[in-house]
Parts: sequence; structure tokens; C-alpha cells
Amino acid sequence: MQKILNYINGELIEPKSGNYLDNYNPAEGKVYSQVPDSDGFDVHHATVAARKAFGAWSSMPVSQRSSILQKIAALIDRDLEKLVRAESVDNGKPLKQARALDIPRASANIRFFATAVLHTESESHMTDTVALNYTTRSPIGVVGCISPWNLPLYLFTWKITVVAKPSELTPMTAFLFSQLCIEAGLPPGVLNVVHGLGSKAGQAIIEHPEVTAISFTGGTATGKKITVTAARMLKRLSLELGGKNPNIIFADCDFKQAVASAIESSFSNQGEICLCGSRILVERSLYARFTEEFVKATRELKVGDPLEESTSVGALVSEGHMNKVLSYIELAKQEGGNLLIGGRRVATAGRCADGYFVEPTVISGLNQACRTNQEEIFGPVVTIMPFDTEEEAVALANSTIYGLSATLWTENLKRAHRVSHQLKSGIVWVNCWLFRDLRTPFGGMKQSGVGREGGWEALRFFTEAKNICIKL
Ligand code: TXE
Repeated sequence: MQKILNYINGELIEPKSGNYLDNYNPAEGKVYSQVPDSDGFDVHHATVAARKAFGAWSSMPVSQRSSILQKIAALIDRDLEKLVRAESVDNGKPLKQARALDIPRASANIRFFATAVLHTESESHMTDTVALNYTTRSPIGVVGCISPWNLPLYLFTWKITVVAKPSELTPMTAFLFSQLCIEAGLPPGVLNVVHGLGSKAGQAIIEHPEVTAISFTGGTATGKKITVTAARMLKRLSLELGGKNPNIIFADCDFKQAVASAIESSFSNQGEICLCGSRILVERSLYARFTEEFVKATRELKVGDPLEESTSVGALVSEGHMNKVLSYIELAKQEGGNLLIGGRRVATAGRCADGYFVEPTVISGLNQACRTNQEEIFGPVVTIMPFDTEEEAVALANSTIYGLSATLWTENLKRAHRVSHQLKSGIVWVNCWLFRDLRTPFGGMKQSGVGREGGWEALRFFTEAKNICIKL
């Protein structure tokens, strides 16, 4: 059985303890590889390597660093199909999803930062004619990066700076990526990938005194735990957490596009994207028509073997996660919800008979206050609710502890601006979803996160500003 290895100080090595965890293929419900069960020793080894690499790497001319990163991006493009398949097998997502989103965005992320660094500027401020201030930005040091399982390689490549831990549920593409870093000539220690459990390897990264900043993407509960440790040690923190995002459909929308996009934002990646629109709010005059069309389009989605090109909805990432999603569907029924479609585990035959598939599920008849409409489910499950006025739509949209993204559909330009300004979320999409320019800030308000990543925000997070004031 294939063994995944840690990537420390430029080498692919076993964990010191020799212990491994089972890694499942969620479409088959079977173990298919082994992932290192790393501990504090491996994390320390990685951190020392990172510390050692830091000086030479951060003083290497920018053009050289840029060309190594661009080489890594080119190697990802070269290995596109291999990485697409690996991501699909490891996570359960359909091949076409990994090919359209995950892997191309991973190389785009790296290329973005490889070229952005060639165009940075320093600020300067004249104080009357008396003094000149200029501000430099230098790399902050060893950063611990913890990434989740839903968009494994894509989110991993947002965070690459020195000691990184991918999710233990989806380690494969980070391992393949380590091999590409070696091939591209990335100096030893600049990136170290330590695989293992969050509570062990992850916690050791957070607690390591040499790790000066932490960038985390994952669940809100884990984010809170990490904050407590980081606060005690005064570490800089960037958190990208959960969401319960509204998708607001006004009666004057482009109906066909709104239905098609709502299918995408509800069920892409099995609903396992923090940006998915899990609460669909529809203006009452359009409610019956929209619901009918939406349920009809949901029925047409093909659920099943992720390796088949025609599949739209694959397997959930793990048995535990599938059971969590199914328990929320039970909760929705107890809370008085009507299942318009879906609601059960999918029974498949052949290779995928034991896979973790759940039917795309649409629930109506719930109020905004119930748990189904308040808590993140993170699966192919959406609720649909009517509203009467713009004010009510905004109030419903804003009434959760989360504030990551919101989508709204209207052809009325004034309303688009007005509502966008009132929505309490870090990202608002008008007449589109998941349309992303890598220069823009990414992150959430309220309990969806702390700080922003993406674009210049990321460069700011990973650097330390210093102001130099010269009296003239
Ligand atoms: O995520 P965790 P889980 C949400 C989603 C999901 C819920 C729980 O609702 O149902 O979170 O998922 C590492 N110190 N999202 O439990 O635990 C862990 O090993 C350091 C939203 O799988 O947050 C993994 O690498 N690290 C989300 C990473 O944290 C720790 C994506 C994420 O796992 C740690 C995923 C610790 N103490 C889930 N404990 C999004 N925002 O996109 C765990 N980890």
C-alpha cells in the first residue's frame, strides 16, 4: 500500500515514530494509502529546517525566488491530470470539479504570488519638509499553515510558507506537491510538509515557540481552539472559518441564470465549500416557480462514482462527515422541514457500493431561527425560504453567527449596490458565484474568520512592516 511521506528539509522522510494512519478512498469506503501520524518531534525537525532556510531564502533576489515558484506552477500544469485524479480519489470529488477548479487554481495561486512579488512597492511619507518616512516589509519568519480537506491542494497553495500541515483526510496532493517542489529546485527547508492529526501534529505547530504566525483554514470550533493557544503566545493569526451563506433571489433576477448558479452554489464539491450558498432566500412572488425549477434541476444531477466524467456530485470526504450531514437532515425533519428532494444516503452498486454518498437535498418550511438554518452543515443540503421585502431579505441573510459570503440575484442596479452594502459578509457576489479575482481580499466577518487572505492582504499578513524615519 502506498505510503505518503513528510517533506522536511528538502527530503521525503518517514515520521520519526514510524507510525501511520489509514487514508480512505471515500468513494469506496476503503483504505488505500497510509499517512504519517507525525508528532512534536517531526514538527520540531521541520521548524528547525525552516528557521535555517529562512535567512538564505528571504535574502535571495526576488527574481530568483519568483522563477522557482513559477517553475512549481508550471510543474502543476504539466501534472494536471495526475493531480486531478489523485484529488478525486483522496477527497471523493468528481474529476471534472478537480479539473475545473482545484488544480488549475493551485497553479494560478502560485503564479499570482510569484509575479506579484516582482511588482511590490514601498510606501513613503514626507512629514512637511522636515522628515522622510519610508516603510519596509520583510518576511515575518516561520509560519505555521493548517489546511482543510475540502479543496486540498487549492487551499494548501494559498498558505505555503515554511511549516504546513494538510488535512489528515486528504494528504495525497500535498505529498505529490512536495515532489514537484524538489523537482523545481526549491531550497531545502523553505517548505516543510508535516502530515498527521490536528490534535497532535497540528497542535504542535501552533504551540512551537519558533512559529511566529499561523494561517488556518477549517472549522470554526477548531479555529477558536487555535486562537486560545496563539493568543497566549502572542502569535499573529489569520483564520478562514465556516459559513452559512445566503443566496438571495429577487423576483427581477435573470431566472435561468439564477437557477443554474444556485445549483452550482448549493451542490458543487458536494456542498463542501465554505462559500456554498446553503440558505436560498426567494422573493415570494417568484418562490413557487423558482422552487419547482430548482428541484427539477437538482433531480438531474448525477450522483456517484467521482471518476466518471458525467458525475456532478461525488462522495463526502469521510464516513464521520457523512453521518454528520445525515444527522442534520434528521434534525431538519424534527424541526418541521419538508424534504422536497433527497434526504438519504445514496445506494450505489459495484466499486462505490460502500462509498459515502448523500443525495442532493432541498428542504422547505423552516424558519430562520432553527438550528438547520443556523449551523454549518457542509454537505449537499440547502434550505429554501420565501421573503416579502428587501429589508426582510437583508435581515434573514444577516441573522447567523457567520458572515463569509453572500450572493444576490437582481437586475436592478441600485438594489444590487444597496443590498450589497447592508450584507454583513466579507464577500458579496452579485449575479454570479465563486467568481474570483486573485487580487481581491478573501475572508469573513463575525465568526467566519479573522483577517483576510488573498492578494495584497496575504502579502501583508506574511510580512512585518518597519517604518524608518529620517530627520532631514
Ligand atoms: O475540520 P477541522 P473538520 C467545517 C465544516 C466541517 C467542520 C469540521 O463545517 O463539518 O468544519 O470539520 C486541523 N490544532 N469546515 O473537523 O478540525 C485538521 O487536522 C491545529 C469548514 O474536518 O477544522 C485539519 O488539517 N490544527 C472549512 C484542519 O485543522 C488542528 C473546511 C481542519 O480541520 C487542530 C473544513 C488543532 N487543535 C471544515 N484540530 C472551511 N472553512 O473551508 C484540527 N486541526
